[in-house]
Amino acid sequence: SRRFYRVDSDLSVLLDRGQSAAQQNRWTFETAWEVANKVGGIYTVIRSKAYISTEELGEQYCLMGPYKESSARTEIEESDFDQGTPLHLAVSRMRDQGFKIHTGTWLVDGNPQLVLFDIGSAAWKMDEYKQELWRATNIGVPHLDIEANDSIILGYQVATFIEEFLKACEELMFNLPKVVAHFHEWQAGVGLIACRTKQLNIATVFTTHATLLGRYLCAGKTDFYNNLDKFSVDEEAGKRQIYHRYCLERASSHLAHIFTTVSEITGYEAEHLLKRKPDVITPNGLNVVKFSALHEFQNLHALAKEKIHEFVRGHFYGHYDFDLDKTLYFFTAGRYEFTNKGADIFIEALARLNHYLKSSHPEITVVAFLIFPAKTNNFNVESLRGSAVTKSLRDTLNEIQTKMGKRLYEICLSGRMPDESELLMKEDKVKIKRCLYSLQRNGLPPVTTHNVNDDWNDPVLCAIRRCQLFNTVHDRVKVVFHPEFLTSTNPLFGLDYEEFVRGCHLGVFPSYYEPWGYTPAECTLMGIPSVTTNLSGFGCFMQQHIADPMSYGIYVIDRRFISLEDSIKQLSQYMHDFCRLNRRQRIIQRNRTERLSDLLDWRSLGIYYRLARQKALQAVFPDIPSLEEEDRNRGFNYPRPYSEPPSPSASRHTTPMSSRHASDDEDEIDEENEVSFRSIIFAFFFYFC
Ligand code: G6P
Ligand code: 1S3
Repeated sequence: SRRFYRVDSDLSVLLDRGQSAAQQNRWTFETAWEVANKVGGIYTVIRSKAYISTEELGEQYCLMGPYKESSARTEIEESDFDQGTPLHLAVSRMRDQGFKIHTGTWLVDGNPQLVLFDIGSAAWKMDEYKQELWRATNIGVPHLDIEANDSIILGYQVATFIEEFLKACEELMFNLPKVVAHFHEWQAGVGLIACRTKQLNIATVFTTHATLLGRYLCAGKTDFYNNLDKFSVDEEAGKRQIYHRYCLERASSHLAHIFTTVSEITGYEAEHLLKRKPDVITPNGLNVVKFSALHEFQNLHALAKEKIHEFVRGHFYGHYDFDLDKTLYFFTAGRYEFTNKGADIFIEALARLNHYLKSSHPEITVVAFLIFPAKTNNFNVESLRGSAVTKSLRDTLNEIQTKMGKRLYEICLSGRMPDESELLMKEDKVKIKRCLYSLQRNGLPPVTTHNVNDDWNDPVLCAIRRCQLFNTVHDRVKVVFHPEFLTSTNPLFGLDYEEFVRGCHLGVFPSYYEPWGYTPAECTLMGIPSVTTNLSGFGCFMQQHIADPMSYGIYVIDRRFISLEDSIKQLSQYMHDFCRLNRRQRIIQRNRTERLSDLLDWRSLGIYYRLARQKALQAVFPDIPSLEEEDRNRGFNYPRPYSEPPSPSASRHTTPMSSRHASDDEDEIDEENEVSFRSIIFAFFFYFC
């Protein structure tokens, strides 16, 4: 398998805000449907990468996409390009042709330049564009597929813009710019097809983040990975009425000078479904912002966990007989694709964990949250009631406490000792009794916070019913299905997704189809351990770079080479192992997990994008210098943590090694911190050498 590159030791050479790009007259245009337009994962890729792209390419870098008014209002700052620049001239020429184009900068780290095309303003050209596409490629797009129609308009607008840009450069600078145009996913792919069929003298890169057919096939009951080489791709696409989209995707990948996928596993999928092997793997990174004090993220965990505790007190009122200090919060989240995202095996494994804990560790409780946006008609009464009655109890007690304090103060000032009857007055007792009465409930705490539409057929609720995870007092695993993404205005939790993740103990993402998987990557940045799989791009990447991912809090489930039953067993076993860690061990593990964030930083991973662009440019402009050979051959690897016993160890090495005197006392983590420091140095040694 491929080795990944080490980060360039002297980033300042690359990150010169476009000086070297300007010297070489090198321009980069990156196009995606999700530029300043949040739909899914590609938005996160482009947005988080913006900083490193502008640091490297400065004003020679420009993002292109559709103009979506609702997001544009909050995400972009409109302004015109400087007069006399080729970008300004190209925009003016397009506007002269009657197209509406919005330019400016994206209000994200790096503030990249934007050219956004108003799709509606070019709709009158759609038939002409379709005809041109048909003439050049024989791909016909049905009139009723609005998404595909919009992609065609965007694609031809982008190609026309680049054509105008080339002409403008010729007019203004009299020398040929070296342009690389990078397109993401089939929806932007039409732009690449149009540039190539117009025979523009530019280099092109196409990146796919998931294949159309892969997503469809996996969502069914197909044994996808064992049959990848056997699918009749045209027939399968035809059956699903996506043949024209599939053709656009396949044509984009074949016409590109350089084709990339976000992971090895998606590369393998593309090789069979799109019939082209990727030239470069471009893993997804994040914009890592480090706290100045290392322990800050641990403090944030404790603060956010307290907010989750408050939700749990409300949700489980009347059945709140478990110790929050011995309660662990697990969660899964993402696009609501029940089997693709592994929610099916998560629920099954939770049922087994429930059984294990009942028989071996009944003092521990796990609350598992499932966060998938589904159709609902608002919060259910029971959940709202839970948060209301606990709030009322808290307010009543606060009021009693304040009054009692004042009373005691006055009595003591008068020089006498208060007697017991003066502590809690009769009316206070009545108030408390009233609260206690309202805290009684007949039914069980609900498994969902909302009224889910068609709940009898909802896949999560069906699985919860089948596994009988009903939140009874005897259950050691409680479940809460929250069918809506979290925002800070959420009346039940009052925290946004990032804060929620920080407050949890373990993210569980046992996906079956996951080209990359940002959810576990985000957990890693926040120092929260997570479960991933060897079918997810993230999981494979971690396995490739870390000697023993488990000891860093990255649990990789095998969903590829063992049966479904064995994968479920493995997941329940990992979760059970995690439950057996004491607080000290969890703190150590979080420190280790957080240490991996450098690996996921665009400052390290941006190099693959650079490599892809460079290779594409070299195909068209042979005088472009190549990346140094040694850069290419050097890999980087994270060793096993210094404090980890060498395998085989006395027990499975899924956990940080427990000290002989391990207790729930945090004072004992000093020793590990010292060891951690040594292991950081060790890691860096490996990293750079
Ligand atoms: C962080 C905080 C500690 C807290 C601990 C709880 O490390 O800095 O003050 O005790 O989290 O960890 P736990 O895994 O039990 O949530
Ligand atoms: C895709 O979004 P998804 O959640 O539909 O692209 C993401 C960005 O590359 C990737 O992280 C994810 O695995 C894909 O599935």
